[in-house]
Amino acid sequence: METNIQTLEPVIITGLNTGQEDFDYSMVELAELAQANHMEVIDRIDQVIDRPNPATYFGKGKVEEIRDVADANHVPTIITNDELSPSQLRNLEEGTGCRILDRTALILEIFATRAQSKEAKLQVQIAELQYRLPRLQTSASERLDQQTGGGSGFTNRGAGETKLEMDRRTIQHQISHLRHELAAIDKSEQTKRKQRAKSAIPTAALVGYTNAGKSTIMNGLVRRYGAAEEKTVFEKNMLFATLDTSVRQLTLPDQKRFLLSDTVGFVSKLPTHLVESFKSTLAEAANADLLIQVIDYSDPHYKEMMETTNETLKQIGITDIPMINVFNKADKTEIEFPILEGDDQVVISAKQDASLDLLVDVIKKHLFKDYVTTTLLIPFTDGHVVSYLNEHTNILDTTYESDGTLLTVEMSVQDYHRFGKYEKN
Ligand SMILES: Nc1nc2c(ncn2[C@@H]2O[C@H](COP(=O)(O)OP(=O)(O)OP(=O)(O)O)[C@@H](O)[C@H]2O)c(=O)[nH]1
Ligand SMILES: [Mg+2]
Repeated sequence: METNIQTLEPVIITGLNTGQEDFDYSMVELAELAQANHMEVIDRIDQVIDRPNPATYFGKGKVEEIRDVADANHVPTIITNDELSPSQLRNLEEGTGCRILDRTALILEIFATRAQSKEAKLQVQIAELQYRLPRLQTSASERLDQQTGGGSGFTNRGAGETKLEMDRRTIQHQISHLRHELAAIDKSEQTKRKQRAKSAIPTAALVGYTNAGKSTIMNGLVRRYGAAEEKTVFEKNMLFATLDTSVRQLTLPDQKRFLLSDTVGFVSKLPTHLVESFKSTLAEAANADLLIQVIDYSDPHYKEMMETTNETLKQIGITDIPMINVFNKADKTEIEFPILEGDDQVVISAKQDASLDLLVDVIKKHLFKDYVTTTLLIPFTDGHVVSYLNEHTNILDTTYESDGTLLTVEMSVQDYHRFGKYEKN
């Protein structure tokens, strides 16, 4: 008996090759997205063509070919590499007799199954409804007023309204309702962010392509430098393992502290609505002092992935935050690691301690570049200041003089302003 084998839905992936450079790569990725959605790709059909057919996306002959292959293999669902217009979607569905799932809908399905937190769920729901809104079927030319009769005065607005118009209105209501709910959550997140900003602890955000190793790096650093109560995050070899932002505080051996956030991964042609709805999740990155772009160096398409990441960041409006590049998974390549290139690139493996140390060095150089080193003489009567400095700054040297404790200290500009009065010239 094969009862415990999970059945995967068979699908055919299809793509229009209009001469775009990254066509093959995006088709390989489409297959991975399908697998991430518990589907089994049993065939791939491409068409080389100048531009999509406005009515059916593919040319007529190709539509028939797809129908025949789907028929012969009992495939219920066809996946297209691009987002289709509402009429293309409908016509292609009619022409092939299959359910058509375009790239956008596929990504939305994956996000919907992965979303865990209330915030992520709301964001995905909003994006789904926005996708559905222009695609509602015009099936009902029937007038609702025929069914509702002369009816009550309150619903009079519906008189003469088609079912389609009513469906649209319902969805619009749902969207604005969900947006309200999301706004309430955002507000409390904003408050938390403000509190963190006030604490003047610098922040860095891990960004990059899905499956690059962001969460693995986060966990490696949390295990080494996080307080005991700082929990690790979910990491897994699958697309879109992370949909929520997590923030963790790290304290380095020299008492330098910073906040590190792990964010949702990107993929090429990420649906615009989805990017829009995830803006609030990505606010953590937008407010960071440093972006750490994580790249899967073992993937032959890593350059395209970097481009997609940079494009997506631009799309969200994150443009002028300093960024370091982390070429990760070097252990899966022949390339030597850990290696520092210039002052803003490292080649590492997230699973190696020496790599994480090198990464921390680079992060430090960026986050703490305006730290000052000075000598302070703290009178014995101000013992609390010494305890503060012990906990929050990097004390390089301590000697006891007759009039107090003499400390050579490396510290933030804020602390320097606070304790500058003790400076010994
Ligand atoms: N060999 C090797 N595997 C790695 C390395 N870093 C991460 N991985 C693996 O890559 C897979 C994805 O890692 P994650 O950390 O979940 O990736 P992510 O960037 O957080 O992905 P999303 O959350 O989907 O955006 C996991 O199976 C990790 O164990 C590395 O340096 N070397
Ligand atoms: Mg992750």
